Amino acid sequence: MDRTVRIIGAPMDYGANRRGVDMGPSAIRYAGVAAELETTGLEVTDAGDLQMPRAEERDPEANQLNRGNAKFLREIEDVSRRLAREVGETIQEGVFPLVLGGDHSIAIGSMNGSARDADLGVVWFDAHADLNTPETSPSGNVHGMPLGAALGRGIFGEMDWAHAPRVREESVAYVGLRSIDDRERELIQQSDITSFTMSDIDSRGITTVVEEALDVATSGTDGIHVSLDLDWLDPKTAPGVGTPVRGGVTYREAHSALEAVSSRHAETGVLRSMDVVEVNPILDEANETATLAAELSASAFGKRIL
Ligand code: HAR
Ligand code: MN
Ligand code: MN
Ligand code: MN
Repeated sequence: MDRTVRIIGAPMDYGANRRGVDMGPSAIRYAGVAAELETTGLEVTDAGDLQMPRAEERDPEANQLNRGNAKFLREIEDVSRRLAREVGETIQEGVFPLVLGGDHSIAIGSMNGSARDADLGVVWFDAHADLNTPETSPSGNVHGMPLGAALGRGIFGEMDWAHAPRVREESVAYVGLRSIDDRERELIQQSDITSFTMSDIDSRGITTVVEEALDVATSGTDGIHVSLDLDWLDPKTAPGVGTPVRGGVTYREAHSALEAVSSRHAETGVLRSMDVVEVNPILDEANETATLAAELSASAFGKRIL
């Protein structure tokens, strides 16, 4: 598990509000993610991209649930099922899956695969809470729902392939929230999820906050999933994202956060899976955000910037 990483591309944009994130895996590869990871002494393999039809060829409203709103549900279910299988098999082989998105709905598949044989803790680096369900979503975009799905509140219930994923609220920690829908705020308050907002980072510092988030996710679990949404960073640093929100973390805060993940993994081997999502090359400046995604992936695996 420690020394080999398998890159899995998930060029999915069914869950996003605009096109372009389907090019994320290519852009992150082009930015040199494999070479970055290899500098840490890891062996890196690449499983290529999951195949999926283009959104234009599909009807977003086909196969709606008889409740709420979730666009492209059938397509997302199909990709999630295949991705979950690939992530689960990769872990079983003793290899570490690094899933490149794609929009954040890919985390439905990666968390389900990772939580198949294990109680899974989750650290969610994001401006957004992604805790909506088809009932609470203001947009119908499934990239705002993956944590809702993992916690069994959302669309997983409709997916007969998805066993109840072994993710509990008390093992989930947000880091860097700053854009939460009203209904999500209520859900968070009623839940046992731990939430560190940007204000918490302002007042307590990134290192303390990430250590506490790791404590939450590792306590009573068999391992953790790290989900890195590039809109977690400030848009000045990471402009190539579909839903930028001002006031995000800096380049240095982002690196120290992922370095803390790698240190914890070096001590206790807790990391099971990771996804890197929402890079939109159409909106990017000279592949800057994809480059950041590649560098931050390497930081999570032990690369140190001074
Ligand atoms: N909360 C909003 C919604 O559900 C915005 C969703 C999120 N956008 C993301 N996810 N990039 O992190 O529509
Ligand atoms: Mn997200
Ligand atoms: Mn986000
Ligand atoms: Mn509970």
